[in-house]
Amino acid sequence: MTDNRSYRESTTYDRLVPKVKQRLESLPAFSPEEYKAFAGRLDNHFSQLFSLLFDIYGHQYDFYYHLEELLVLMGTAWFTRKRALKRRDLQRENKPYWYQSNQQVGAVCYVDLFAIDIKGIIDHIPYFKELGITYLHLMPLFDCPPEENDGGYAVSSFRKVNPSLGTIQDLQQLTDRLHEEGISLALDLVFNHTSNEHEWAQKALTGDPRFERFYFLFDDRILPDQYEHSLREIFPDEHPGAFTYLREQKKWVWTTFHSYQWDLNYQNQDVFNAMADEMLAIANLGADVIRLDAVPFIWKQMGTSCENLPLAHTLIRAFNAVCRIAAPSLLFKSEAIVHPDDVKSYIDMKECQISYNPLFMALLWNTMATREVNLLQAALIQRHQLPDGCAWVNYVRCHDDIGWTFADEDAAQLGINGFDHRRFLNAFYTGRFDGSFARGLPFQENLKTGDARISGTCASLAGLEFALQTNDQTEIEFAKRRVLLLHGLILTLGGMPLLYLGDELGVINDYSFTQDPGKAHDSRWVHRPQLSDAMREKRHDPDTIEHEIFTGLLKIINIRKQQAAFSGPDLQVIATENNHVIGFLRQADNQRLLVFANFSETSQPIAANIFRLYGLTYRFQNLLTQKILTLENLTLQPYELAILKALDADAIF
Ligand code: OTU
Repeated sequence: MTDNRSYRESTTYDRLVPKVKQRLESLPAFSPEEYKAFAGRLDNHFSQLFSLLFDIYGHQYDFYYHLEELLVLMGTAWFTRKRALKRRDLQRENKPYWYQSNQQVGAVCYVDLFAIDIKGIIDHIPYFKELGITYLHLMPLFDCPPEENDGGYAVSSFRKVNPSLGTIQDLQQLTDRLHEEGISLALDLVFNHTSNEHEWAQKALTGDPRFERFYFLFDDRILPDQYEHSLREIFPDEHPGAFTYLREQKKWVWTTFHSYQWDLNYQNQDVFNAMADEMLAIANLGADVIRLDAVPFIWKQMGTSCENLPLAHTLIRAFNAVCRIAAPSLLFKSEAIVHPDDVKSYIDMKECQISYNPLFMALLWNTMATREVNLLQAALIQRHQLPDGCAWVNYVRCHDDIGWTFADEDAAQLGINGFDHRRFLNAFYTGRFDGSFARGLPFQENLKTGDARISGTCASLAGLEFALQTNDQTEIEFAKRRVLLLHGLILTLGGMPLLYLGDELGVINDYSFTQDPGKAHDSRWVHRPQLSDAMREKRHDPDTIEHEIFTGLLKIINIRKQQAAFSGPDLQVIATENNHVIGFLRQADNQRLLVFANFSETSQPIAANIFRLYGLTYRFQNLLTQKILTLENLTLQPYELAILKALDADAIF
């Protein structure tokens, strides 16, 4: 046992562990050897877990009772964890930063929209392999209400797969197959809320006091009104404020998102334990990464915005400590689409090891609209670095809307008014701005605040839809280049690139959602089209746009995988002094790579003296065109992405 424990911790440890051991011994799956492994890790991480939980729940009379229950459920989960997963735990212990490797390429899809069901996903493993995918995030696939379910983000049971997608056995088979093929699996833990059809919610509805305490239920508007003074509206189209009235029960329930998504009350330690149990069950299905949905909202406190509160972090850290003991290789991916300071606050080896990079994503689209790299460059210089061991998940599009989450203070430094600029971006991406190439839809337009976000597929936002409609060949060419440029940057920036499947084919918006009453009010469905083998087959036909985008993307993926310098997080921005061109340097031991991207529809030169400043005076090979060049006269074509490799023979490192 570690000696630097506080008196409180060590007495708790000494009293609890034998009791927990005794309870675990009665389990059919108990084995002394497995217990030893568990107890060893418990010993190592108890201090962390205890102090975090004590900070949240230590003042409650039943703290020690719940702590004991938690340890028992963690031990139980460990005993039921499959041997193959325990082997994976060991492998990852020896290679903990696997997600930073240039060999990694991530992709995300909905099971049904990509391949109908889980068996279909298994059948498409060769497609993932063809694209070089090594990390697959499957959108929520657990049981959910049949009609409206927020694309699965309203979970009715974490133990049952949505029957239209398959069974738990199918999911297990898929996980095994993916692991055999070197593909890690990411699944969501939708832990801020459950659906109103979840057993916990159903029991709360019938007045079961234990489960009423799982949620925030109020008899009148007194407290909801007080809370709403300082709350932001998240889905204002759906319901104003943050609460929903339950007619039959005559109660108000906290619903940050849709009315059928009930926020869980983590002030109740019972909820922490219940969710820890669900999390470990998902880990034991073989998930390598858990995407923690909507992290900013999980802790509420009167008089605050109830977003990004300190105890939200404490909670996630406590969940992380649970993993270190009972599912050691499991990683957390944070999903916080908020101010960049807040996004970063979740990223830490003891909290979320990886995180979506919404700032980079939003600024990619910002730069496409303005053709100016100023904000993007500033963000890469000031906001890109992460704590050791952590990594960004870089993406161009995902299933959600695009929110303009750059920091107003960063914009102000460049003389940009954040509010006005967001209005411009919304006008641009909804095609309302004169001369815009983009065809997106507004999402959650808030007439009170003037705020809005944007829906649309990568290709439609990049101009392909409009160009096809007008049959403008130059614009079609530009749109393809924009798609590849955006993806080229997420593939070379470092961290884990994440492709939103469909984008590899340049799929455009699908407006059929407007015909479905369960979806019509949520414009995000415009960029969630049904994909098919027929669509994917087109990648083999050289006359198609699908082919050009797919092969163009594959080329960049292969370059990424061949160049060790694309591993790891380090990146140096090259200030190109040309406001249309972003540039950065990636290096590994004896390798230097330069990446440039021209965000304008005209050719852009970069002055030779820039490179002299950085000491980059040798010859380079453009890995996309194979041409050898010096940087004396570098000119980038419209929307060109250039990946330049310093020639070893010339370069003195
Ligand atoms: C997430 O997104 C999911 O990605 C969405 O698909 C869900 O609808 C939602 O949670 C509820 O489960 O507001 O517009 O800062 O911005 O969690 C998307 C985080 C969202 C939130 C984010 C949320």
